[in-house]
Amino acid sequence: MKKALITGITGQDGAYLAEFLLSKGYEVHGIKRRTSLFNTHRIEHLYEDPHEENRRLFLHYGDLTDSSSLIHVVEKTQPDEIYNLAAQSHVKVSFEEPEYTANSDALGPLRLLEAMRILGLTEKTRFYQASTSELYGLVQEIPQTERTPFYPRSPYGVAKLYAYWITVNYRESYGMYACNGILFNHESPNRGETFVTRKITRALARIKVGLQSRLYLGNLDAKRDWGHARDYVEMQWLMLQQKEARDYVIATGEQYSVRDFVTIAAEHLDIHVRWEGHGIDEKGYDQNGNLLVSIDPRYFRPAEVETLLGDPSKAREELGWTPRITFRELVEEMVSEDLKSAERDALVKQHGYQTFSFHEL
Ligand code: NDP
Ligand code: GDR
Repeated sequence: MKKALITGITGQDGAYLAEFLLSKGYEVHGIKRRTSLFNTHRIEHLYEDPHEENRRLFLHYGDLTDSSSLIHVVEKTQPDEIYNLAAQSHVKVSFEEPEYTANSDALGPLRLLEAMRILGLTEKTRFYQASTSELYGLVQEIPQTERTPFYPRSPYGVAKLYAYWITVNYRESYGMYACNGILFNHESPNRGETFVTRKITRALARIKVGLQSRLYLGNLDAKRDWGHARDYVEMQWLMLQQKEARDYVIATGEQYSVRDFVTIAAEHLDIHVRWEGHGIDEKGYDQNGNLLVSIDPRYFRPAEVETLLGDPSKAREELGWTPRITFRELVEEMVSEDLKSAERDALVKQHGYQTFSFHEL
C-alpha cells in the first residue's frame, strides 16, 4: 500500500486530495496545525475512529513554520509521496502578514525538502509543491504557459516564487523527484469563505433567503481562469506518477471577470443584479427588488493581479489531463450548496437562534 503525506489536509485541496488518494487505496497521513477550534470539518466525512483497526487516514500535529515537527512526522510516516499544500493562501492577507507568509509559504517547502534529505528519503519519496498562477502576477504574455516569465505582485506571490525555485533546485541538485503544479484558481463548495467566488455564492444565497441585504466587493474587473478543485487534485497525483519530475500549468483556458461570476451566480438564483446606482433603499435593493452590489475599497489590494489565463496544453499532451467540470457547473454547484446552508440558517433564525454572519469577509 502506498503512503502519502499531505500538508494542509484540512484545507480545500487537502480534503479533496485525501478523499481521492483513499479511493486509490493509499494510506493517507495529514499534517494539521493546532487551533483553538476544530479545523477538520472538511475531512469530517473521511474521519475514522482512532480505536478502529485497519484505518487508512491518520492525522499528525505539525506546522510548516516548525522544522522539528516536520522532521518527526516525515520520519514516522516514511511516505512515498509528499503533497505540500499547506500555506497562508490568501493574497490580500499576505500584505498584512508578509513575514509569516514568507515563513510558511517560502521556508515551509524548504523545511520539508530538507527533512527528506536529512532522513535519507531523496530517492524513496516524491514531492509535490503547490505552486500558483500568482507567480505570473503582472502578466508578461497571454495566455500563460510553463515558459512565461514570472512577475509576482504580492508577498504571497513572492514567497511562492521562492518555493517554486527551491523545488526545482532540489530536483536539479540532489536528483529528487520534486515538481511544481502551477495551478490557476480552483474553487468548490469547500472554498474558504473569504475568497471571492465563495464570498459571492455565500452572500447571494443569504440575500436570496433574506439573511443579508447587500454584497460588498473590491475589484470587479479582475479576470481569472477558474476551475474545480476536484478536477485539479487528480492532476496533483498524476504529476507524481510520471517517469520524470516536471512542472505543469493546470488551468481551464477560459477566463471570466469577478463581475461575470456575480452575474452568472445571480442568474442561478433568479436574482437581478444592479451595480451601485440610484433609487436604492436601505436594504440594498432598488424599487424593483433587484440586488445591489457595492464597491468597498477595503477589498482592493496594494498591487493587483488584473488578468490570468492559463494554457494547459503541456498537461493535456503529456499527461492526458483535461478538466471535466465546466465553469457554469462549478458556479451552479457552489450556489446550490450555499443555498442549502442559507436555508438552514434562515430556519434556525426563524426559531430565535443566532446564525453565523460575518460581513467583513
Ligand atoms: P486553503 O487555504 O483552503 O488551505 C490551506 C491549508 O494549509 C489549510 O489546511 C491550513 O490549515 C494549512 N496551513 C496554513 N498555514 C499552515 C502552517 N503554517 N502549517 C501547517 N498548515 C498550515 O488552501 P487551498 O486548499 O485552496 O490551496 C492549497 C494550496 O494550493 C495552497 O498552498 C495554496 O497556496 C495553493 N494554491 C491554491 C490555489 C487555489 O485556487 N485554491 C491555486 C494555486 C495554488 P487550517 O485549516 O488550520 O487553516
Ligand atoms: P486570488 O483569489 O487572489 O486570485 O488567489 P481571490 O478569490 O481572493 O481573488 C480573486 C480576484 O477577485 C478580486 N476581488 C476580491 N477578492 C476577495 N478575496 N474579496 C473581495 O471582496 C474581492 N473583490 C474583488 C481580487 O482583487 C482578485 O483579483 C487565489 C488563492 O487561492 C491563492 O492561494 C492562489 O494561489 C490563487 O488563487 C491562484
